[in-house]
Amino acid sequence: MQLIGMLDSPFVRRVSISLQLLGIPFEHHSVSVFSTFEQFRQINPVVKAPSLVCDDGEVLMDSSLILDYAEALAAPRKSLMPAAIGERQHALRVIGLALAACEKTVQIVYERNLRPVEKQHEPWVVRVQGQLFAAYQALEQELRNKPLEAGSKTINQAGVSTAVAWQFTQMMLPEIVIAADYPTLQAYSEQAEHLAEFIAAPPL
Ligand SMILES: N[C@@H](CCC(=O)N[C@@H](CS)C(=O)NCC(=O)O)C(=O)O
Repeated sequence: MQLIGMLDSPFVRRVSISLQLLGIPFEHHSVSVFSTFEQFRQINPVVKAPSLVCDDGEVLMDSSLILDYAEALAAPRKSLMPAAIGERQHALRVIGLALAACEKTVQIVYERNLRPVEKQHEPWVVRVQGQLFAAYQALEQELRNKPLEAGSKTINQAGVSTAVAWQFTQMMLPEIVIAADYPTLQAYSEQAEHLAEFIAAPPL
């Protein structure tokens, strides 16, 4: 199977790291939704990263749906999702916050980079920044209340998504989301980024 998309996308990166942790072999093709739009369109006309070309040629998109498929492939051998309902509920809460943080970061980056300065809409940016802060404040609190595991045998999808989201926002918007204000997230990210699976999916 082939994973299509650049690793500077947190959605592509969470899939790459998760496939490795699940022990699912894949080829990675760094095709950009911007600089190589045409090439991407040949693979998936919708041009969404990540896209996953399955072994029979069918193309999946959306990181969470791709991970749902990956989980099914890896079962019952491995899983990054807790089986117990209470832990699963909590993992889904944390993953939701991490994905919202990624989405809000992307929205600010697109507003800055894709719109001409005179067309940028400040009230929209302020709204999105407020949502971004809310997501990271809640994530920081969740990690303080219930620390996430960061070992290659113990990390789960909540941990992967949280660490990937934090690294992405720190790479794109360090002047907006100040690392020192989120010490638990910063420390967790530093631990996770040392894992072989994270190192093998460099975001740059
Ligand atoms: N919810 C999607 C979000 C994916 C997403 O927005 N990817 C961006 C790259 S970071 C993309 O495809 N952008 C091009 C576009 O939306 O036109 C997921 O989890 O995969």
